[in-house]
Amino acid sequence: MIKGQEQTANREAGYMQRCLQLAALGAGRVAPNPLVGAVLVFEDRIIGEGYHQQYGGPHAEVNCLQSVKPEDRHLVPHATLFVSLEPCAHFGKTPPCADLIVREQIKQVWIGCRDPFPLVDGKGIEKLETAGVQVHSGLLEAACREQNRRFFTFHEKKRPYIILKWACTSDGFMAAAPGQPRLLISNQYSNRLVHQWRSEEAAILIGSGTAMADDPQLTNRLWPGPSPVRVVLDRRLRLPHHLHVFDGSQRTLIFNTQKQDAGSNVEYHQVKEDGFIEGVWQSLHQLNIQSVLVEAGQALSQLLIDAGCWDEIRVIRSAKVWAKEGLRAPQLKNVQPSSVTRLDNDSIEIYRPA
Ligand code: AOF
Ligand code: ZN
Repeated sequence: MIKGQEQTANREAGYMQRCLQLAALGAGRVAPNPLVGAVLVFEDRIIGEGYHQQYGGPHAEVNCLQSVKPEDRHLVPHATLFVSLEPCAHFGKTPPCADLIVREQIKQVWIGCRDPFPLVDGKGIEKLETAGVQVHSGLLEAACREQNRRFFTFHEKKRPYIILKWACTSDGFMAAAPGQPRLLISNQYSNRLVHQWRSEEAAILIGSGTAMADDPQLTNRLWPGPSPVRVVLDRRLRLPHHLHVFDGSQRTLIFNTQKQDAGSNVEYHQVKEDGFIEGVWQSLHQLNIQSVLVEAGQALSQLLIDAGCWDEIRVIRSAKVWAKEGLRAPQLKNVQPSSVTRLDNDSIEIYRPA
């Protein structure tokens, strides 16, 4: 690339970076919609900015155009629009953004990434190009996809984004041996972080073993924000109903092979024995659950790891040493953490697939 071109490319990347910053402001309020930011630029000056602020509310492009000051309005047809996701082409809760762009006579649009949502999926770009708009796609694509990784995984893989989480001692134990007092591993800061994680995902999932052994509530109590939908895998419906997950305090889905009954806050979802886990992911996709935090025991977590069925793993590694009988944490092979941060005497390791 020659020098002048390089400077232009950096400038354009800068505007897309700004779109990403704006989009992030919608976190926690737009799901299951994606985070989207938009910037309108005339001769290297930002004349409008906007983002998708609220589920069901106006899209980023609409808010961006609305923010243009009256004295800059006449510049709109000569300005360049940057948007972190392909403008939509469908009538959803709002009319198509691609039509708005055409109506405003904007002639250049830079897009971060294509929208995998079946009603859009390239149709927004097509609409723009058919109307003579010059479209450049894929600017900072990796960063744009990363910001909406749950949304992309959900639509492209037709399953939720799967995050495995566990805590272990420095000598690799995640629980005391059965019958012994409960082993408390993570510190109070990590416990709060875990509740934040719970508030950020659509659902939280455990197997019947964890439900029996720990009787967890699986709610978010230590962080502002909602609690996730509870998902329990109980193939043979063996779990007793005095457990917290049956208390009706939160929508709870019991996946099993025997009965279907979605009449109350505790819903039963029947899935075939053959390919049970795949069936669970399929059902969660149909139920529009975009992400799942798996706080399961060793067996289920290891099964998902061995099947390569995860998008992110978060390990809280304590400095504590157990040095007694216990249940070993799942084994990760051939992956290095992509980040490690410390919270007092706990290390938070984040892993992503190679
Ligand atoms: C855009 N700009 O800011 C967003 C888009 O039900 P609706 O009308 O809100 O449409 C939701 C879909 O629109 C969502 O699944 C995604 O495909 C797209 N989101 N599109 O042009 C935006 N948030
Ligand atoms: Zn739109």
